[in-house]
Amino acid sequence: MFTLRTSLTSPFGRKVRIGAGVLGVSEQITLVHADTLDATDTLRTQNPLGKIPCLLLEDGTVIYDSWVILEFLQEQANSEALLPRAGLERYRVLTQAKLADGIADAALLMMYEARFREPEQMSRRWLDHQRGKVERGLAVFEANPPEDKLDLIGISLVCMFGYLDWRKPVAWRPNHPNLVAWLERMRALYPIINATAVPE
Ligand SMILES: N[C@@H](CCC(=O)N[C@@H](CS)C(=O)NCC(=O)O)C(=O)O
Repeated sequence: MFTLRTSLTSPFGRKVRIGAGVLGVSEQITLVHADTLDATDTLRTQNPLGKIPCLLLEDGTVIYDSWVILEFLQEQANSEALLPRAGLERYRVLTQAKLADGIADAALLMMYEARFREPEQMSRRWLDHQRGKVERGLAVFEANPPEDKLDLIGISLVCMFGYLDWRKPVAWRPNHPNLVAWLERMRALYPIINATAVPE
């Protein structure tokens, strides 16, 4: 059994929740809420970076970063459903998934600018810098939409779009019709996407 420290709104925690579902290991994972802003939360002793998601094993081992956790769960499940074990395809999937995660990272930094700074301290230049990453990344996926597949690329994209729709750091839907259509098809194909959405 594993314990997953996360919140139900974290796009990176959602990656792990969806990945566990795809791999068929969800029942082995107990979710324990973590608050990244609470200095007394044990999260900071489990992951010195104070970031979620963070996976606790029964023997005391701690695994963090959604990426590392998903690799671990895939190995436990003896599967290649998320990511091929070797070969050029592995690196194609890794690179595309990193791009999706990088968009989510940039969107998060845009939101943190507002969360951690007073309005008069906010840097327009920093926000534009992060927005550029989001827009360039989305343009790449819009030009070449991914397969209708819940592998590491699909999972990372679904969670990134979920975050953009929830926090709205940019209005991505009007200019990305291919991606909007892709997300709709994925929602219809994979019930776990709606089941792990940010609670209303
Ligand atoms: N690369 C990390 C990113 C994790 C991350 O940024 N998580 C956010 C929540 S969505 C967090 O914990 N933020 C708190 C902080 O940065 O202090 C992963 O994939 O797990």
